[in-house]
Amino acid sequence: MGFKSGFVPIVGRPNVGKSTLLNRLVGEKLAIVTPKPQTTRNRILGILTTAGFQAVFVDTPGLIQPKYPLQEYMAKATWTTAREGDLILWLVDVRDEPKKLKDLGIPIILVMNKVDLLKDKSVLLPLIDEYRKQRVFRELIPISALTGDGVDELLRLIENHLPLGPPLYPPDRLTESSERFIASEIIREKIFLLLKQEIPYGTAVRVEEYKEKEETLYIEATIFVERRSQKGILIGKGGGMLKRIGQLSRQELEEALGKRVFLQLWVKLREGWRKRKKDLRYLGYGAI
Ligand SMILES: Nc1nc2c(ncn2[C@@H]2O[C@H](COP(=O)(O)OP(=O)(O)OP(=O)(O)O)[C@@H](O)[C@H]2O)c(=O)[nH]1
Ligand SMILES: [Mg+2]
Repeated sequence: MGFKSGFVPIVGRPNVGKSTLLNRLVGEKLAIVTPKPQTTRNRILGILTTAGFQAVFVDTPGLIQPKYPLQEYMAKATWTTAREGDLILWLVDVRDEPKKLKDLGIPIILVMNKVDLLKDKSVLLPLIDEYRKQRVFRELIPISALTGDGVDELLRLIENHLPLGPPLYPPDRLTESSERFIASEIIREKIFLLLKQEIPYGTAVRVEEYKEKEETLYIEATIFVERRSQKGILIGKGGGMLKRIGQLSRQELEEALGKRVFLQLWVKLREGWRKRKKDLRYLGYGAI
């Protein structure tokens, strides 16, 4: 049989585990993961190349009804990606009520995630039946992106449904994300993990400097907030919060890159950036 390849978008509601699955499928942390919905804001590629196929997985922002321009960008990123897919992984939380999905004219695998959280596994079969009645899925499979349960089987299904074709990227390529982007995302992840409620949603991170000098990586980044009151919360008492964000980010960057990292963080106000097209472009949420 010939080589297979294709784009495989991972699509679904916020928080169902799309980014966790992307990282699991390629075996590297390429996308940030937090317990908060709407963590992912951009499309993120994760490329898996084996002897028989190359799957270009694309993590996407969770599907929502957009209410302001940043969310419009996120929704556009998801739908544009989904429409360009050769095979879609439609991810749901196995505990959620089944919703009807319209036929997109592209083969879809229904991936029922978080089975590890099911106390009573006997609910699985009737649930699979209910989804199957929709007649839009080529395959249906329960998995746990967190523990890896079912993921090998999912990869077999993916290989079966990929079209024949040559590799789309060099075989050693993992992603299209730049190191700068990954650094800004790691900082954003710490903000999502450390700050409560609405604060993370009003922040964006921009890497201003990224240069290597004598084995040390110098990174300067700005955390933008959209309201004056958020600046103090991000900096924290005696600068404690910003310090914590910096420490955790630096630790992870050093482990991921295997070099010493010097990280300088700034907090700046950019009033209402989530609603302004020009600001969105400046912060990396512009062209798709
Ligand atoms: N127990 C369990 N938790 C999971 C599983 N997959 C993901 N999670 C958790 O669910 C939360 C959301 O995971 P993400 O991967 O960020 O979800 P997402 O779909 O990318 O979310 P958005 O980017 O916000 O749309 C995190 O706390 C994950 O650790 C799973 O299989 N089992
Ligand atoms: Mg995500």
